[in-house]
Amino acid sequence: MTQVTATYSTTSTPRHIADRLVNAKRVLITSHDKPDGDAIGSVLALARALRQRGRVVDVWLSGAFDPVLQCLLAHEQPGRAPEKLPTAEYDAVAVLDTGSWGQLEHMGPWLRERREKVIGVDHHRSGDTDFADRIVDTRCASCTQALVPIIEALGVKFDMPGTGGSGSIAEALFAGLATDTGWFRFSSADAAVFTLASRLLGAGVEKDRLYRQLEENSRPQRLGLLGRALSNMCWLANNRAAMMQLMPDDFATASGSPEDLAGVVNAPMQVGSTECSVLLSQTEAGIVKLSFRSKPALFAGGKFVDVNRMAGEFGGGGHVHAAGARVKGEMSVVTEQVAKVIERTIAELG
Ligand SMILES: [Mn+2]
Repeated sequence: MTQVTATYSTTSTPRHIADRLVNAKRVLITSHDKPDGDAIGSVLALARALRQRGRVVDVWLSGAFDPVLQCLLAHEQPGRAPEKLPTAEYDAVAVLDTGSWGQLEHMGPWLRERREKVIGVDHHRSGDTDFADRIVDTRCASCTQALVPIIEALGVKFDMPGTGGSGSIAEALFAGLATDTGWFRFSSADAAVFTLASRLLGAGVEKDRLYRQLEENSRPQRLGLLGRALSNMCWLANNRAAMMQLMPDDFATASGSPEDLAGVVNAPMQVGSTECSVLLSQTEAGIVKLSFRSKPALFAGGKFVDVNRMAGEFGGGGHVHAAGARVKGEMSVVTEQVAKVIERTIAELG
Protein backbone atom coordinates (compact mmCIF):
# COMPACT_ATOMS: atom_id res chain seq x y z
CA MET A 1 0.00 0.00 0.00
CA THR A 2 1.30 3.41 -0.90
CA GLN A 3 0.67 5.92 1.81
CA VAL A 4 1.45 9.54 1.15
CA THR A 5 2.79 11.24 4.23
CA ALA A 6 2.60 14.94 4.92
CA THR A 7 6.15 14.75 6.23
CA TYR A 8 7.85 13.98 2.94
CA SER A 9 10.43 16.75 3.07
CA THR A 10 14.13 17.52 3.33
CA THR A 11 15.87 16.01 6.35
CA SER A 12 19.50 16.69 5.41
CA THR A 13 21.82 19.12 3.66
CA PRO A 14 23.69 18.88 0.35
CA ARG A 15 26.94 19.09 2.36
CA HIS A 16 26.01 16.14 4.60
CA ILE A 17 24.84 14.04 1.66
CA ALA A 18 28.01 14.85 -0.29
CA ASP A 19 30.09 13.81 2.75
CA ARG A 20 28.24 10.52 3.11
CA LEU A 21 28.72 9.75 -0.57
CA VAL A 22 32.37 10.69 -0.70
CA ASN A 23 33.10 8.70 2.46
CA ALA A 24 31.67 5.60 0.80
CA LYS A 25 34.06 3.40 -1.16
CA ARG A 26 31.39 1.85 -3.32
CA VAL A 27 28.08 3.49 -4.17
CA LEU A 28 24.98 2.25 -5.99
CA ILE A 29 22.75 4.80 -7.73
CA THR A 30 19.24 4.07 -8.96
CA SER A 31 15.90 5.72 -9.72
CA HIS A 32 12.23 4.92 -10.25
CA ASP A 33 10.82 2.11 -12.41
CA LYS A 34 10.53 2.90 -16.12
CA PRO A 35 13.06 5.71 -15.82
CA ASP A 36 12.49 8.88 -17.87
CA GLY A 37 15.02 11.46 -19.05
CA ASP A 38 15.27 13.09 -15.63
CA ALA A 39 15.70 9.77 -13.81
CA ILE A 40 18.46 8.63 -16.16
CA GLY A 41 20.07 12.10 -16.29
CA SER A 42 20.11 12.27 -12.48
CA VAL A 43 21.63 8.84 -12.02
CA LEU A 44 24.33 9.53 -14.63
CA ALA A 45 25.18 13.02 -13.35
CA LEU A 46 25.73 11.83 -9.77
CA ALA A 47 27.59 8.69 -10.89
CA ARG A 48 29.96 10.75 -13.06
CA ALA A 49 30.56 13.29 -10.30
CA LEU A 50 31.38 10.59 -7.72
CA ARG A 51 33.72 8.83 -10.15
CA GLN A 52 35.58 12.12 -10.59
CA ARG A 53 36.10 11.94 -6.82
CA GLY A 54 37.50 8.43 -7.25
CA ARG A 55 34.54 6.45 -5.92
CA VAL A 56 33.45 3.13 -7.41
CA VAL A 57 29.88 3.61 -8.62
CA ASP A 58 27.38 1.12 -10.01
CA VAL A 59 24.30 2.35 -11.84
CA TRP A 60 21.09 0.33 -11.73
CA LEU A 61 17.98 1.01 -13.84
CA SER A 62 14.65 -0.65 -13.27
CA GLY A 63 12.16 -1.68 -15.94
CA ALA A 64 11.83 -0.66 -19.58
CA PHE A 65 12.67 2.82 -20.82
CA ASP A 66 12.24 4.72 -24.07
CA PRO A 67 15.07 3.58 -26.40
CA VAL A 68 15.80 7.19 -27.41
CA LEU A 69 17.26 7.69 -23.90
CA GLN A 70 19.98 5.16 -24.70
CA CYS A 71 22.09 7.98 -26.21
CA LEU A 72 22.54 9.53 -22.74
CA LEU A 73 24.19 6.39 -21.36
CA ALA A 74 27.33 6.85 -23.53
CA HIS A 75 29.66 4.12 -22.19
CA GLU A 76 27.58 3.35 -19.12
CA GLN A 77 26.25 -0.20 -18.94
CA PRO A 78 23.75 -0.09 -16.13
CA GLY A 79 22.56 -3.11 -14.22
CA ARG A 80 18.95 -3.83 -15.12
CA ALA A 81 16.23 -4.84 -12.65
CA PRO A 82 14.17 -6.98 -12.43
CA GLU A 83 16.35 -9.20 -14.66
CA LYS A 84 19.20 -8.79 -12.17
CA LEU A 85 19.53 -7.32 -8.70
CA PRO A 86 22.81 -5.95 -7.33
CA THR A 87 24.97 -8.55 -5.60
CA ALA A 88 27.90 -6.38 -4.46
CA GLU A 89 27.85 -4.72 -1.06
CA TYR A 90 27.64 -0.94 -0.99
CA ASP A 91 28.57 1.67 1.61
CA ALA A 92 25.92 4.06 0.30
CA VAL A 93 22.93 3.87 -2.04
CA ALA A 94 21.29 6.87 -3.72
CA VAL A 95 17.66 6.80 -4.88
CA LEU A 96 16.92 9.71 -7.22
CA ASP A 97 13.79 11.36 -8.67
CA THR A 98 11.30 9.44 -6.52
CA GLY A 99 10.32 8.94 -2.92
CA SER A 100 7.52 6.43 -3.50
CA TRP A 101 7.83 2.73 -2.80
CA GLY A 102 5.15 2.27 -5.46
CA GLN A 103 7.65 3.52 -8.05
CA LEU A 104 10.38 1.22 -6.74
CA GLU A 105 8.62 -2.06 -7.31
CA HIS A 106 11.64 -4.03 -8.53
CA MET A 107 14.38 -2.51 -6.36
CA GLY A 108 12.11 -1.98 -3.32
CA PRO A 109 12.83 -5.19 -1.39
CA TRP A 110 16.59 -4.81 -1.98
CA LEU A 111 16.47 -1.16 -0.84
CA ARG A 112 14.37 -1.92 2.25
CA GLU A 113 17.03 -4.38 3.44
CA ARG A 114 19.65 -1.59 3.27
CA ARG A 115 17.46 1.27 4.42
CA GLU A 116 20.12 2.84 6.67
CA LYS A 117 22.50 3.17 3.70
CA VAL A 118 20.01 4.86 1.40
CA ILE A 119 20.07 8.56 0.55
CA GLY A 120 17.16 10.16 -1.33
CA VAL A 121 17.15 13.16 -3.67
CA ASP A 122 13.83 14.16 -5.21
CA HIS A 123 11.73 17.08 -6.42
CA HIS A 124 8.23 15.57 -6.12
CA ARG A 125 5.65 16.69 -3.60
CA SER A 126 4.68 13.33 -2.22
CA GLY A 127 6.45 10.20 -1.20
CA ASP A 128 6.36 7.49 1.43
CA THR A 129 9.96 6.34 1.70
CA ASP A 130 11.65 6.96 5.03
CA PHE A 131 15.35 7.20 4.22
CA ALA A 132 17.03 9.16 7.00
CA ASP A 133 18.99 11.52 4.75
CA ARG A 134 17.10 13.10 1.93
CA ILE A 135 16.72 16.29 -0.05
CA VAL A 136 13.21 16.95 -1.34
CA ASP A 137 13.32 20.23 -3.23
CA THR A 138 9.92 20.84 -4.81
CA ARG A 139 11.11 24.22 -6.15
CA CYS A 140 13.26 22.31 -8.61
CA ALA A 141 11.87 21.56 -12.06
CA SER A 142 13.96 18.40 -12.32
CA CYS A 143 15.81 16.09 -9.98
CA THR A 144 19.00 16.99 -11.86
CA GLN A 145 18.47 20.59 -10.68
CA ALA A 146 18.13 19.36 -7.08
CA LEU A 147 21.44 17.48 -7.48
CA VAL A 148 23.45 20.58 -8.40
CA PRO A 149 24.14 21.72 -4.78
CA ILE A 150 25.27 18.17 -3.93
CA ILE A 151 27.62 17.99 -6.91
CA GLU A 152 28.96 21.42 -5.97
CA ALA A 153 29.47 20.23 -2.37
CA LEU A 154 31.44 17.29 -3.79
CA GLY A 155 33.80 19.90 -5.21
CA VAL A 156 33.20 18.70 -8.76
CA LYS A 157 33.15 21.38 -11.46
CA PHE A 158 30.59 20.58 -14.13
CA ASP A 159 30.19 23.89 -15.97
CA MET A 160 33.72 24.69 -17.14
CA PRO A 161 33.75 25.61 -20.85
CA GLY A 162 34.47 22.58 -23.02
CA THR A 163 33.30 19.97 -20.50
CA GLY A 164 29.70 19.54 -21.67
CA GLY A 165 30.07 16.97 -24.44
CA SER A 166 28.61 13.51 -24.82
CA GLY A 167 28.90 11.48 -21.61
CA SER A 168 29.48 14.54 -19.40
CA ILE A 169 27.94 15.58 -16.09
CA ALA A 170 26.62 18.76 -17.73
CA GLU A 171 24.89 16.81 -20.49
CA ALA A 172 23.20 14.49 -17.97
CA LEU A 173 22.04 17.47 -15.88
CA PHE A 174 20.73 19.25 -18.98
CA ALA A 175 18.87 16.15 -20.23
CA GLY A 176 16.88 15.95 -16.98
CA LEU A 177 16.20 19.68 -16.93
CA ALA A 178 15.10 19.82 -20.58
CA THR A 179 12.90 16.72 -20.59
CA ASP A 180 11.13 17.43 -17.26
CA THR A 181 10.26 20.99 -18.40
CA GLY A 182 9.06 19.92 -21.87
CA TRP A 183 12.16 21.60 -23.29
CA PHE A 184 11.64 24.72 -21.16
CA ARG A 185 7.96 25.22 -22.06
CA PHE A 186 6.21 24.16 -18.82
CA SER A 187 5.45 26.61 -16.04
CA SER A 188 8.16 24.91 -13.96
CA ALA A 189 10.77 26.46 -16.30
CA ASP A 190 11.44 29.54 -14.16
CA ALA A 191 14.39 31.92 -13.93
CA ALA A 192 16.47 29.44 -11.90
CA VAL A 193 15.95 26.80 -14.59
CA PHE A 194 17.13 29.14 -17.34
CA THR A 195 20.11 30.18 -15.22
CA LEU A 196 21.15 26.54 -14.79
CA ALA A 197 20.49 25.84 -18.49
CA SER A 198 22.72 28.79 -19.34
CA ARG A 199 25.55 27.44 -17.16
CA LEU A 200 25.23 24.03 -18.81
CA LEU A 201 25.19 25.47 -22.34
CA GLY A 202 28.24 27.48 -21.31
CA ALA A 203 29.95 24.17 -20.52
CA GLY A 204 29.29 23.15 -24.13
CA VAL A 205 26.20 20.95 -23.86
CA GLU A 206 25.15 20.19 -27.43
CA LYS A 207 21.45 20.97 -27.15
CA ASP A 208 20.66 20.68 -30.87
CA ARG A 209 22.12 17.18 -31.02
CA LEU A 210 20.32 16.21 -27.80
CA TYR A 211 17.02 17.60 -29.07
CA ARG A 212 17.35 15.60 -32.24
CA GLN A 213 18.36 12.41 -30.41
CA LEU A 214 15.68 12.68 -27.71
CA GLU A 215 12.75 14.36 -29.47
CA GLU A 216 13.15 13.73 -33.19
CA ASN A 217 14.12 10.12 -33.08
CA SER A 218 10.89 8.12 -33.35
CA ARG A 219 10.41 5.26 -35.76
CA PRO A 220 8.22 5.84 -38.86
CA GLN A 221 5.63 3.58 -37.19
CA ARG A 222 4.83 6.42 -34.82
CA LEU A 223 3.40 8.55 -37.62
CA GLY A 224 1.46 5.55 -38.93
CA LEU A 225 -0.19 5.14 -35.53
CA LEU A 226 -0.72 8.90 -35.17
CA GLY A 227 -2.48 8.95 -38.55
CA ARG A 228 -4.80 6.13 -37.54
CA ALA A 229 -5.49 7.72 -34.14
CA LEU A 230 -6.32 11.10 -35.72
CA SER A 231 -8.53 9.53 -38.38
CA ASN A 232 -10.85 8.08 -35.73
CA MET A 233 -10.61 10.98 -33.28
CA CYS A 234 -13.89 12.33 -31.95
CA TRP A 235 -14.65 15.54 -30.09
CA LEU A 236 -16.53 15.63 -26.79
CA ALA A 237 -17.90 18.36 -24.53
CA ASN A 238 -18.15 21.04 -27.21
CA ASN A 239 -14.68 20.38 -28.67
CA ARG A 240 -13.12 20.77 -25.22
CA ALA A 241 -11.96 17.13 -25.16
CA ALA A 242 -10.55 14.87 -27.85
CA MET A 243 -10.75 11.08 -27.73
CA MET A 244 -8.78 8.68 -29.94
CA GLN A 245 -8.66 4.89 -30.18
CA LEU A 246 -6.12 2.40 -31.42
CA MET A 247 -7.21 -1.22 -31.85
CA PRO A 248 -4.98 -4.28 -32.46
CA ASP A 249 -5.81 -3.86 -36.16
CA ASP A 250 -4.34 -0.35 -36.16
CA PHE A 251 -1.10 -1.59 -34.60
CA ALA A 252 -0.92 -4.38 -37.21
CA THR A 253 -1.57 -2.04 -40.15
CA ALA A 254 1.03 0.46 -38.92
CA SER A 255 3.49 -2.33 -37.88
CA GLY A 256 3.71 -0.38 -34.63
CA SER A 257 3.92 -1.28 -30.97
CA PRO A 258 2.96 0.55 -27.74
CA GLU A 259 6.54 1.95 -27.57
CA ASP A 260 5.76 3.97 -30.71
CA LEU A 261 2.94 5.87 -29.01
CA ALA A 262 5.09 8.46 -27.20
CA GLY A 263 3.45 11.86 -27.68
CA VAL A 264 0.52 10.66 -29.82
CA VAL A 265 -1.95 11.71 -27.10
CA ASN A 266 -0.61 15.29 -27.28
CA ALA A 267 -1.55 15.87 -30.94
CA PRO A 268 -5.06 17.29 -30.27
CA MET A 269 -3.52 19.87 -27.89
CA GLN A 270 -2.60 22.10 -30.84
CA VAL A 271 -6.30 22.96 -31.24
CA GLY A 272 -7.32 26.02 -29.23
CA SER A 273 -10.52 24.59 -27.78
CA THR A 274 -8.86 21.37 -26.52
CA GLU A 275 -8.57 21.22 -22.74
CA CYS A 276 -7.94 17.51 -22.46
CA SER A 277 -7.09 14.56 -24.65
CA VAL A 278 -7.38 10.83 -24.12
CA LEU A 279 -5.95 7.95 -26.10
CA LEU A 280 -7.39 4.46 -25.66
CA SER A 281 -5.18 1.70 -26.99
CA GLN A 282 -5.52 -2.03 -27.05
CA THR A 283 -2.75 -4.49 -27.89
CA GLU A 284 -3.85 -7.43 -25.74
CA ALA A 285 -7.34 -8.92 -25.64
CA GLY A 286 -9.55 -7.54 -22.89
CA ILE A 287 -7.11 -4.80 -21.74
CA VAL A 288 -7.47 -1.14 -22.71
CA LYS A 289 -4.75 1.34 -21.84
CA LEU A 290 -5.83 4.92 -21.19
CA SER A 291 -3.53 7.87 -21.57
CA PHE A 292 -4.81 11.30 -20.46
CA ARG A 293 -3.37 14.77 -20.97
CA SER A 294 -4.68 18.24 -20.12
CA LYS A 295 -3.55 21.81 -20.60
CA PRO A 296 -2.57 23.99 -17.64
CA ALA A 297 -4.92 26.85 -16.73
CA LEU A 298 -4.57 29.99 -18.84
CA PHE A 299 -3.84 32.11 -15.77
CA ALA A 300 -2.89 31.49 -12.13
CA GLY A 301 -5.88 30.12 -10.25
CA GLY A 302 -7.78 29.37 -13.49
CA LYS A 303 -9.67 26.16 -14.22
CA PHE A 304 -8.15 23.08 -15.77
CA VAL A 305 -9.06 19.44 -16.23
CA ASP A 306 -7.50 17.29 -13.50
CA VAL A 307 -6.67 14.10 -15.42
CA ASN A 308 -5.14 12.52 -12.31
CA ARG A 309 -8.69 12.38 -10.89
CA MET A 310 -10.13 11.17 -14.17
CA ALA A 311 -7.58 8.35 -14.42
CA GLY A 312 -8.34 7.59 -10.77
CA GLU A 313 -11.90 6.67 -11.75
CA PHE A 314 -10.35 3.86 -13.80
CA GLY A 315 -7.93 2.68 -11.13
CA GLY A 316 -4.99 4.67 -12.50
CA GLY A 317 -3.36 8.00 -11.73
CA GLY A 318 -0.36 10.22 -12.35
CA HIS A 319 -0.17 14.00 -12.38
CA VAL A 320 -2.89 16.63 -12.84
CA HIS A 321 -1.90 17.21 -16.49
CA ALA A 322 -0.68 13.71 -17.43
CA ALA A 323 -2.06 10.43 -16.19
CA GLY A 324 -2.86 6.90 -17.27
CA ALA A 325 -4.77 3.75 -16.41
CA ARG A 326 -5.12 0.11 -17.46
CA VAL A 327 -8.68 -1.13 -17.67
CA LYS A 328 -10.05 -4.65 -18.09
CA GLY A 329 -12.84 -4.68 -20.64
CA GLU A 330 -13.81 -4.39 -24.27
CA MET A 331 -12.83 -1.26 -26.21
CA SER A 332 -16.42 -0.29 -27.07
CA VAL A 333 -17.51 -0.49 -23.42
CA VAL A 334 -14.47 1.33 -22.03
CA THR A 335 -14.77 4.04 -24.68
CA GLU A 336 -18.34 4.73 -23.59
CA GLN A 337 -17.32 4.89 -19.92
CA VAL A 338 -14.43 7.25 -20.66
CA ALA A 339 -16.67 9.52 -22.76
CA LYS A 340 -19.16 9.72 -19.88
CA VAL A 341 -16.46 10.61 -17.34
CA ILE A 342 -15.06 13.30 -19.65
CA GLU A 343 -18.48 14.84 -20.31
CA ARG A 344 -19.27 14.84 -16.59
CA THR A 345 -15.87 16.21 -15.51
CA ILE A 346 -16.02 19.09 -17.98
CA ALA A 347 -19.67 19.86 -17.13
CA GLU A 348 -18.66 20.09 -13.43
CA LEU A 349 -15.75 22.34 -14.35
CA GLY A 350 -18.19 24.76 -15.97
MN1 LIG B 1 11.80 14.27 -12.43
